[in-house]
Amino acid sequence: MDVRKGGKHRRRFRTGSPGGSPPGPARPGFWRSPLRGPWLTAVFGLVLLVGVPVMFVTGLLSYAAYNPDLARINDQTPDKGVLGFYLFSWPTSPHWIYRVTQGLHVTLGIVLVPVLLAKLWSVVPRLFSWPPLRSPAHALERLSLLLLVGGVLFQFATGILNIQLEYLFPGSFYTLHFYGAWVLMGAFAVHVALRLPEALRAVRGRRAASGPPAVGESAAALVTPRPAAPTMSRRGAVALVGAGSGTLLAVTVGQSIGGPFRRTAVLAPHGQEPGTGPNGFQINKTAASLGIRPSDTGPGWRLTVDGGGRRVVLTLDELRAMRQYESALPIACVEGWSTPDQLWRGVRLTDLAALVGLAADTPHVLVQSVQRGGSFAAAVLRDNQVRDGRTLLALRVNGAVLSADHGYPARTIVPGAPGVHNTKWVTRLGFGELS
Ligand code: HEM
Ligand SMILES: Nc1nc2c(c(=O)[nH]1)N[C@H]1C(S)=C(S)[C@@H](COP(=O)(O)O)O[C@H]1N2
Ligand SMILES: [Mo]
Repeated sequence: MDVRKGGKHRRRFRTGSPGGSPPGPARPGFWRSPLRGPWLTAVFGLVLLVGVPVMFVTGLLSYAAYNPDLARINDQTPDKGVLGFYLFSWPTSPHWIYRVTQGLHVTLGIVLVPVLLAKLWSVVPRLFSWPPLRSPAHALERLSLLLLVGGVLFQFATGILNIQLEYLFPGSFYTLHFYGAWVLMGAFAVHVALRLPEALRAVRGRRAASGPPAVGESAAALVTPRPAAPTMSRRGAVALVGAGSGTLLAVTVGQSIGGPFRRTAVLAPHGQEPGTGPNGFQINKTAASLGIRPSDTGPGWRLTVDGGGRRVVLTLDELRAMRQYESALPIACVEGWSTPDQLWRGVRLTDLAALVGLAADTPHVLVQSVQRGGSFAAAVLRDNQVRDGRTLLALRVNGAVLSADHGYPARTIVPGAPGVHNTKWVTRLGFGELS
């Protein structure tokens, strides 16, 4: 191990342990599993080499899907500065795009947990390498490891707490998770640049029939000098981790497929039974939980349409008398669950814009709910979303009037958009408005 090489520095890094030998877990031979070694670490590392960038890209897509560059109320992470360079107009096709990108982000995030823990377990002796700081270069490498390990634990902890609806952390989830992602990816890039050649040699060397695997000094240091008797093989350990991931996949993915498969998602926080009948699909927040009173959505309810300096106010009967369209679209929540396509029926936003004289080139629209306060009471839809013929102010779903919890009397439904932009209990549309 490093002890002898570091010997001349030992006096400088005083530890207080008797005789100057490294303390507890930093002692050579403290970690005794014979499974640890370059091959095991490389196998888990290569899985994360693919998985972590997929998490990063799908996470950034999740952010882009809000159209945060359009309006301040769409932006859960203000002051992103240059870190918003990749933002683009979120498309409306394919209509299931957000189901896939966000379902992948959350499902993969859960499935990678055993791999991540196994990877950390496999390198834990290195976290105690002794002496802790040998040179400025070594100090820099240790700092990148701190950001890497801390960053990945932070991303997984905040993400998983978020989808379990446990907002324990201080501050906004979005801001923490967004900046955490950039810090992590910086450290990840440094780590991959330093370690990839070694990891590839370790897996190849193992496959080669003859000759010892050519591994670097730090990878060789993973091997314990004092091996305990093995309780399983290395391949057994990989299989165990794979089985753990497979089990998590089996009990999670149902929430992204939805419909009857929802029942298999035993870890899903919203429960497995969304009810029956036309409105029997997942509800995010009920009307009661948000303080929507029956009087807000009763006979006194009106839809106000503003735009181009004009205002039109409609009753529910007047909306029902307009031309109705159907579109089959899912609800795909940012927290990873989705429903299969539901058949919505209602009025096109372009037809409502035409009522105030905005027939051609319909602009973006501010959609407001009767809901007082709360983060999802309003959203701004971009012009490409407004102009898509499948975007509706829906009055019905699957042949029935919307239930109170699904947004009675009217909600927007937008192809490809995150669930949070499908505003429920809509009462006002402001064409050309941003706030
Ligand atoms: C390598 C680890 C991860 C990276 C790099 C990452 C990255 C990101 C990024 C950049 C965003 C967009 C943040 C924003 O909208 O401001 C995001 C969103 C999200 N992430 Fe992650 N993430 C990771 C792990 C996880 C895990 C393990 C989970 C849960 C299983 C998770 C759940 C979420 C959720 C629910 C959102 C949606 C937030 C929203 O837009 O409303 N993430 N992620
Ligand atoms: N007014 C209002 N609309 C809202 C929300 C809300 O909290 N208030 N939640 C949003 C979120 S996060 C999602 S995922 C969808 C869920 O729609 P559903 O409950 O009909 O499935 O509604 C969206 N519309
Ligand atoms: Mo959502």
